[in-house]
Amino acid sequence: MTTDVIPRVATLRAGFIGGGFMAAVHSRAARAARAEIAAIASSTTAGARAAAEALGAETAFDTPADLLADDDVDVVHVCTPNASHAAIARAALEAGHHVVCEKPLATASTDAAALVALAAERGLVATVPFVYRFHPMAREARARVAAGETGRVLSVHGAYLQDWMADPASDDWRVDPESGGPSRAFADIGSHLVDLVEFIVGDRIARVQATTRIAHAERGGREVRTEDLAAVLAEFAGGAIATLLVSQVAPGHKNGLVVEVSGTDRSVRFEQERPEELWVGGNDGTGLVAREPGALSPDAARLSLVPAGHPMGYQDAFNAFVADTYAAITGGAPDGLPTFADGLRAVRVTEAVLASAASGTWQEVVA
Ligand code: SOE
Repeated sequence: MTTDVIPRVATLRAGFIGGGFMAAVHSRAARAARAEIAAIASSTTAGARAAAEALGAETAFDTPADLLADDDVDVVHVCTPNASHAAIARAALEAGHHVVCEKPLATASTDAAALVALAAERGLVATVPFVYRFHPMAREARARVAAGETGRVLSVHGAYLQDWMADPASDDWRVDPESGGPSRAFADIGSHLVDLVEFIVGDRIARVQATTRIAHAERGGREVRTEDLAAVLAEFAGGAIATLLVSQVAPGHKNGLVVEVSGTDRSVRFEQERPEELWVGGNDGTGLVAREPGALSPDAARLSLVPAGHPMGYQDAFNAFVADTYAAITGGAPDGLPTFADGLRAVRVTEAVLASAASGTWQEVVA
């Protein structure tokens, strides 16, 4: 006789489309969530084979279509260049797979909206890795705002600064609008900023006034047509105002995502490069709150896997996102899971930012 000491959980079989940096991050997270790394496909057979070897996938398919035709795959992770996201996500849903699709969900909001509708119609779980939501101290900021600790929110000060495009010699598939889409820096990292700001504040940006810049007119021998940086003034539906700065040409900043929310009573500030703490400011005292699981809100404590003083980081946040996605697939309803609706939301804000920069006027964000 045997005794089961661990409850049986469904083992999901994950497939990955794309073989770059993000596929590696996704597959590590899938493995941590006890999925089988079943299959991978890329733009070439050789690329798929190399990625299968590197990630330890069971099967390398010749094409994404071959992978999508495999009924043994439960969930498909789309980690390809931006312009291909919508078509692959659509095909994956139509084939009956649950989907994790990299941001931007689509390069046009009409496509993103169609994907939201399709996922709902098919009853499939469809998520977008807005993973910064999964840092425990970002959840703590959200919980404190929701509990009224900040008072009525008056202002938000947010930035997402990187420097990997600061050198004019830096080039990437994102520079070409054919593969990157009409927005570059904002779609890539402004989308994360908008998502995190709205997640922590618990309110939506209603209108924006934006200006964008191209830092270097030419990269890789071709004219640059998409923005390296954007400055955005925003108004929330509830009346709060915000300034958001997004740049991939800010020397010295590697992944500087910062959100500060100030209310009538207190401010809270989360910095993703210092994810173990939350700055809380008030007239009655200002200081850093450390990630002490026993002292955190329930959702922040849930995501705190190791005791204080044992730093958690980006891959942990990613792992938590994938674990929650898989929990939703197996019937759970984890709080704060970013779905295709959130992916659509980020595309709509991106479109409003581009429209405002082009027209020089305030633009309403489609609700
Ligand atoms: C590059 O800008 C990048 O890898 C983004 O594409 C990710 O979404 C962000 O999390 C880190 O930076």
